[in-house]
Amino acid sequence: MTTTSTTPRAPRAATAGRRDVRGALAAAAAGVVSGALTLGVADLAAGVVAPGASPVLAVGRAAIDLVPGPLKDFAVSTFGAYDKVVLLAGIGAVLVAASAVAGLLARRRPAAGLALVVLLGAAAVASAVTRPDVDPGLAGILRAAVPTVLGVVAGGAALVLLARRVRSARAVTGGASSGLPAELPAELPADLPVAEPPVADLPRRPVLGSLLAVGGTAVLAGAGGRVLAARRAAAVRPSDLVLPRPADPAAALPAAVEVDVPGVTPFVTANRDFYRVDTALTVPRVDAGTWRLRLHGLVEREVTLSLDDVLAEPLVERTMTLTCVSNEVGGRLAGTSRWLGLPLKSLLEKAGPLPDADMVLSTSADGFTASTPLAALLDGRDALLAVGMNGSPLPVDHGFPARMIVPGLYGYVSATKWVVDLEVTRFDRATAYWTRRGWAAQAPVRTFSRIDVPASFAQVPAGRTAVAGVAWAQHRGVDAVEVRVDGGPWQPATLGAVPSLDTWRQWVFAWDAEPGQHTLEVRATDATGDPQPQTRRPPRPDGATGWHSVVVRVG
Ligand SMILES: Nc1nc2c(c(=O)[nH]1)N[C@H]1C(S)=C(S)[C@@H](COP(=O)(O)O)O[C@H]1N2
Ligand SMILES: [Mo]
Repeated sequence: MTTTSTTPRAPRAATAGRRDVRGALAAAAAGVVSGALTLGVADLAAGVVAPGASPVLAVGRAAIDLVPGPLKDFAVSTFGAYDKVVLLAGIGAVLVAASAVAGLLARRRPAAGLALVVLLGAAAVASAVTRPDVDPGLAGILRAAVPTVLGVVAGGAALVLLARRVRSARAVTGGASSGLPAELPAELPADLPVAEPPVADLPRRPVLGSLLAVGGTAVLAGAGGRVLAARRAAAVRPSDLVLPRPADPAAALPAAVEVDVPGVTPFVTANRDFYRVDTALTVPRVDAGTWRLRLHGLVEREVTLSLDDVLAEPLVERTMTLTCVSNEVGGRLAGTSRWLGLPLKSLLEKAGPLPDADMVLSTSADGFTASTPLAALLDGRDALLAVGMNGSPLPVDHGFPARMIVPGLYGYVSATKWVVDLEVTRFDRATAYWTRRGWAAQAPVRTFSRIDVPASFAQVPAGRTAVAGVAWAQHRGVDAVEVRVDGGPWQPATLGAVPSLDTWRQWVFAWDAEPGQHTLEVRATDATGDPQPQTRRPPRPDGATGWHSVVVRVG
């Protein structure tokens, strides 16, 4: 008690420092569990009033629509089908960090922590109320906003209360150890183990308990929201639907569509293997029972059809290849399916397009739009309002209950999934989703060819080897595929059979492989006589060009 010089300063400072770190951790944890409560309560409320209003999904959807096109292209090409998982993980990381910051702020100034929570909540509300699928009018806006507002009220209250707990716990600890615990002699031997002053443990328990209680409530609320949202999910689902037989079935596929080379892309793509590209963070679950398709705009009369109306019409079935404009040279964003549907021509004729119309703007249940030239829908090609895919109802991922398929056009200008609205209009009056983001308003499919086997960098035995792949130029048709080795002369490949001009085509080339490293290149020529251009161009704005090549080692 006489001098301070004998007091072991360093260990005491370490104790104080540790206490401070522990306090900060508790404050950050308070922020994180309060943030979780905000989301949990919002999801619970969204489960009751409007599943789409869940704040994380609303922010995610807004992010998808707001991120600049090139970044989105990067995300699709880097993460592929996982781009949305990566986006959600990113939003989650930002939310955890922001909540922790709110907790740290609230430790010293509750109002500051609360302000951050309210600010984040306001951003989520803004995202939720501006989604294109929000019903117009005050009721729709309220339904979109209320879940997040309730979440913020709950989470904000939890933050303030927990911050008070954390502060009072510190005060208790701090009071006792501003010196050292009373029972201990003030003059300590320098080597006393001071790791854990026992009294500091006491106030941790109520804080920890409160944190766990709030976190547990958050999890329960979130789970409750999930259950409620699932309950509200579509009444009539794909498995409930029985498709009628086509009035006009697809021609049986000749056996020769397959060139029979192991590793070559199958001619028909199984539904579960069909590529998926869309802007939907969670796929729209449309109730086929209440689904309606509205045809309007520059028409003689508006028409609205239910799914039963569509299924009562004479349906046609066609095998057709769908491709994505984002497909790179050598890419795999393409698939071939047997589509069952109502010809869009007969649908449009019910409404009677007016002579000055030149485009149909199709809109999906989640607000995506595509602009399709009216001519492509009326010129007699097999443009369909599709309801079936390879003999089954459309899978939810691929547009249940109905989507468009227009042979010869990239998906983003023609293949609207979960389609609910067709507006007959003009290209100079309306602009579709991707066109607003820098892609072409009109986009016929470019001629493409790909080497499937041998794979790039494969080791190939010397001797006769099959080089094989697929080529496409939908609605024009592929007339020739050629292969060259190490920049030598182009040599013709043998083409598989096709049922129409609207599918891809397998090809095979018998190569006498000699030992060493070789580069194989492929190019296709469409039926108009245009060879596939060599110039490498990126997908934006209207489809990639360039020859696909692979390098292999022989021997
Ligand atoms: N509703 C909706 N439909 C959409 C899209 C979308 O983002 N939303 N993407 C289009 C694009 S870019 C392509 S390539 C095709 C892909 O269809 P798939 O996912 O069935 O392969 O769907 C088209 N239809
Ligand atoms: Mo696409």
